[in-house]
Amino acid sequence: PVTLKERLAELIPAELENVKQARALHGKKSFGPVIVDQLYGGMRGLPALIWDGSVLDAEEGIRFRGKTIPECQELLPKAPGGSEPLPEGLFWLLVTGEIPTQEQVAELSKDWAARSAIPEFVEEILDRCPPTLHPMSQFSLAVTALNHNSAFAKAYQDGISKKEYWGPTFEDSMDLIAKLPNIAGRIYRNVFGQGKLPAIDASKDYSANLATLLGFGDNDAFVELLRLYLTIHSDHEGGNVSAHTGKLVGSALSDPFLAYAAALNGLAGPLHGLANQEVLIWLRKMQGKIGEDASDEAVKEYIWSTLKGGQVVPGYGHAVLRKTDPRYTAQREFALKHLPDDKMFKLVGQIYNLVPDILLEAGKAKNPWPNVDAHSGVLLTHYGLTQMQFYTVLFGVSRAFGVAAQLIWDRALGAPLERPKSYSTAAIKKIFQDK
Ligand code: CMX
Repeated sequence: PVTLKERLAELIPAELENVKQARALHGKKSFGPVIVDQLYGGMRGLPALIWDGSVLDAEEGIRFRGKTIPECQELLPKAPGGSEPLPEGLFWLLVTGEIPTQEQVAELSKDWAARSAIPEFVEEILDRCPPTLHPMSQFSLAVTALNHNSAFAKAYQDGISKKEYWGPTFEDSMDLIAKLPNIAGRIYRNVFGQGKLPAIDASKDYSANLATLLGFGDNDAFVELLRLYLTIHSDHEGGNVSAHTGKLVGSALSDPFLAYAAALNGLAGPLHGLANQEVLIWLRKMQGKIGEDASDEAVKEYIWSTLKGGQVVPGYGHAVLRKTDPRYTAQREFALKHLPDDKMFKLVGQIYNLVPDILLEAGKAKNPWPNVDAHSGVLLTHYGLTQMQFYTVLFGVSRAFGVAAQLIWDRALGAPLERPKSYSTAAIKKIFQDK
């Protein structure tokens, strides 16, 4: 089969033309006015970036290269005997816009296994981290350090031509994705005392290997969960904090390791990826306070106490989405199939029936519906991965797929340095004083 890099090389000239044509036809057209509130309001709704892997519709949720999550579940290749998509296939789709064959996906699994070893000094950095250092900080440290062997950084020092940037960016992106299981596995075992890290098995897929490194390789349902998890967390268009950070830092021609480490630091925030950890902490606190089989009334009261304490309900709300996140729904369906009687799953369902009305009544959140993070921790907990401080690391492994795919295209299409304009409040007042 044709490799991903060969296919990419075929696609780049046509896409350069495509972009040229789009700019010639539409380059001077306006998206409408920018209003001052958007400068103060976190740039909500401001059309500002090109991101090809996925587009988010406020009502419908994410589509990867035009395909919904259920369509991806149906169309992407699966492991023998498995029913969830292989994230290898999703990466191929994000990069090329095409559904790969089973063989092409198997080649990717093999390629990533072959690239998976991390340098000894990175192992040492991780082994020296105190177990009290948050797993996301350790993750970001290790990914930054991978820059030591960056093909892009080296090629740039050697004077590579702009036209060739995408080649070493592709190599670094593949290395980045391939090395994440060894980093994540090592952090998990160091922090939570789970013994020595086993080796990557070149005959297994990416998710099966990651599960093995975490100590869950024998559990087929967990491996399937990981395949689904890595697929649905990969990409959520370009404006979210992690994706945008990766693109922004990459635009300075920082290599994919530096760009992705920066993205991870954004994912580590509680309003973004860390929310999956926060959800579990919140659920556990709730159970501690009102018991495991609490009534709707008691749960409602707990939710209100969170809001009255000036805190957010983690796992609910979204900057763009205005309906239940299809990533939440995909996880709920997985739970209905594999763990319908799990107590925590039932609590998540009970909360789903109560929180939206309460958030509407509270009257602030523009979207009262659950996002991806409301569900993921419960699934991981069910299979025994109970260390919630680790959850965002898994999100980070997956999000690399989306950021890497865009970094490759940004370098292939010659995306420029990002440099939006900022203003001071004094300048705003002066500009608009007579208007
Ligand atoms: N609980 C309580 N209040 C909420 C809320 C929630 N779940 N969601 C939004 N609000 C509040 C906001 O804090 C804001 O309050 P202030 O006006 O006092 O600042 C108000 O409602 C309006 O916010 P918004 O326009 O609806 O939402 P934003 O675009 O500002 O923020 C998000 C989006 C996700 C940060 C927010 O909904 C939130 O804090 N949710 C909880 C944390 C969470 O689940 N994050 C994960 C998102 C998915 C991901 O990236 O992984």
